[in-house]
Amino acid sequence: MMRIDVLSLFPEMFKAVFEQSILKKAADSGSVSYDVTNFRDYAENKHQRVDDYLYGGGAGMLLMAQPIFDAVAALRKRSDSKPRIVMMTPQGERYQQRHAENLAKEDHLIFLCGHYEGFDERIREQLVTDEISIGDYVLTGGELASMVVIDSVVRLLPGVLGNETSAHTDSFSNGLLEHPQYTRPADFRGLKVPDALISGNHALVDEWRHKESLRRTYLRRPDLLSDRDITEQEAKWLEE
Ligand code: 6GU
Repeated sequence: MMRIDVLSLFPEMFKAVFEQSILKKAADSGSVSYDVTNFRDYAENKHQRVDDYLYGGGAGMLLMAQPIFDAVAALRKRSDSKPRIVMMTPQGERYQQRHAENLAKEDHLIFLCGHYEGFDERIREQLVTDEISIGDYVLTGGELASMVVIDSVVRLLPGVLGNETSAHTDSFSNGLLEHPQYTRPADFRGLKVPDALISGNHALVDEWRHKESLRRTYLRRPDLLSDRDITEQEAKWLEE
């Protein structure tokens, strides 16, 4: 069972994701447990402030160390294993499928989500094991970003996806984009399903899918092909 803790000032946002569909099923079946903590509850000052002005001046506020240090300490006490502590910020390492595969091996993850404001650097220095950005654009907070990461990790946990193979055959697990797919009917208003797919010949189907995956990747995401060896057969397909 993987344990996922989230520290956020907006815990309600997580209901949208943890209480629906696959992520809910994963918790119901015991593959994962989620716990969202409002770190404002750990603020020691009497107005429960969690942020303060920048030393040296400048616009904006920063999340201060004390509430987050104490909230993390409380979560550690409740855990038998050494957690990865993941800070969500636009300055982090750009998130990729390989990071999801790596996080999915852990027993305990703690996500730190700031909203609008940055973090005091001592949080980063003393607590954080991983700092993640989900892409080159700016969100109002780390909450949505952490949900993206959590979704991508939980779907990889053993037993979470009904079809065990689907996590391994989808885009990125083989380094290529997914090939086009079709369902019934074979002829929709004159729009036909490719012959290879209705041939009943498994080898022909596999070859068609591989070829179309490669083609689509070449046209849409050539960057994905630059760190992958192209076989002689694949090179021929790309010339067709
Ligand atoms: Cl992790 N946080 C915020 N606030 N914006 C982002 C992000 C994270 N990743 C991309 N943009």
